[in-house]
Amino acid sequence: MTYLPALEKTDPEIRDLIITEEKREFNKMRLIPSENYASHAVFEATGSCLTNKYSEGYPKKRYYEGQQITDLVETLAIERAKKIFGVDHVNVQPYSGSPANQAAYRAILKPGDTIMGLSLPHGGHLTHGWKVNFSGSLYNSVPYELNPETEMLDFDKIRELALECKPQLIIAGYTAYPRLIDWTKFREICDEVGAKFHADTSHITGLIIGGEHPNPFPIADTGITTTHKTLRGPRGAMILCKEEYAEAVNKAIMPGLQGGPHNSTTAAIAVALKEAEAPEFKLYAQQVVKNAKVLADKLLEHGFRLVTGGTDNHLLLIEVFESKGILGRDASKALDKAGMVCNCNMVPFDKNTPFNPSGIRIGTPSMTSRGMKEDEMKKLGDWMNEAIAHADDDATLKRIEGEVQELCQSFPCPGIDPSKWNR
Ligand code: DSN
Repeated sequence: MTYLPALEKTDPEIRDLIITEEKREFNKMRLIPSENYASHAVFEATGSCLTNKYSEGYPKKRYYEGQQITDLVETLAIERAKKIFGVDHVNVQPYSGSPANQAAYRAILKPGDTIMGLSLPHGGHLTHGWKVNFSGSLYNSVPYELNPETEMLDFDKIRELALECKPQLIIAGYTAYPRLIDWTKFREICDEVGAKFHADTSHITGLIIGGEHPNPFPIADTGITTTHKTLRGPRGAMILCKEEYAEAVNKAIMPGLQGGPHNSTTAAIAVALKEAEAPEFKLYAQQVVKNAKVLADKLLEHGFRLVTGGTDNHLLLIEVFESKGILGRDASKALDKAGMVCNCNMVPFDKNTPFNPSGIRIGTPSMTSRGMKEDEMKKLGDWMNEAIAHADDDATLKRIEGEVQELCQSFPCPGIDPSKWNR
């Protein structure tokens, strides 16, 4: 039978683009730490008739009729998340991470309140108080920074800043921080200065569920996670919080910020949570971290400078400007040509610009989902080194691309079946 038969009939152009993207995802090593491969089961839920239904409100309190099934779907997703994280309340309706943070802040802050999040160039997120984002204009943002020597969280400095600016909220959880986060230290500082504590675990949720990173719940007051990163679910998000903020969180999402939830996404979140409860997922999370450490060692051997000197989690932040004499963007472009897809990234105290920074960011979640282990990470480190050393040499990059593609043929991608492409 033809692959994607309805699309072949209705919109062959989009069908071709989807198949071409499947080939790109299959034939390259995907190293962007926030990306992953969702399973066929997640895709089936995402592509289901649940997308047809409007269901403003919450289970048993909806505005439209016909919620017999959507109530059950949403309740399943909520209950699975509550159990996994050991948290009082979960809202599974946010469309993605940024609206989830927006709603969580709206639930517990007033405009003009002071917030402290990690500065974006140090590994924070736009929605953690960066000046051009709503979070930096609606609230009085006083960002904290990493220690210039260790490039790690500096709890003495964070405490000093908090005592000085008396924030209503402190935010922890990052997009480019390769080390474990000590949530209890944040809780202590929040308690000392009378701030609420918000944890954004988007990058590390899969590691938390798999037991490879401490869980900030229930010690955090509120928190969010996207569902498509190490969790391997659909593109979406959840807000998690203590019971006392449950009503405010629900109201902040609907009617505060959103209309009808995307029920197909909710179903796929439930599926991803079920997959993450299986024993294999623990092994997956362990291997993600093992792979990152082996890759880190290989890159150190090749003379790369790793921010903080290494990694405890799924990601590596690599300073290439001083250690290899190449800007991050030129390095990421050369790697892409050679079949290894990453992103350029600021490093702490970067002297270069956000669009042309000094570093690249690499993660192991996607490659580990394909079953790659230590041996493949060592090969990857060698290829990265060679590609960056020959960034202007298209023939070398092409040769490496071929070698990467050959390796990828032996490691299946969840959710992608190459045998269907020629049907
Ligand atoms: N875009 C995500 C990342 O790559 O880390 C954060 O939202």
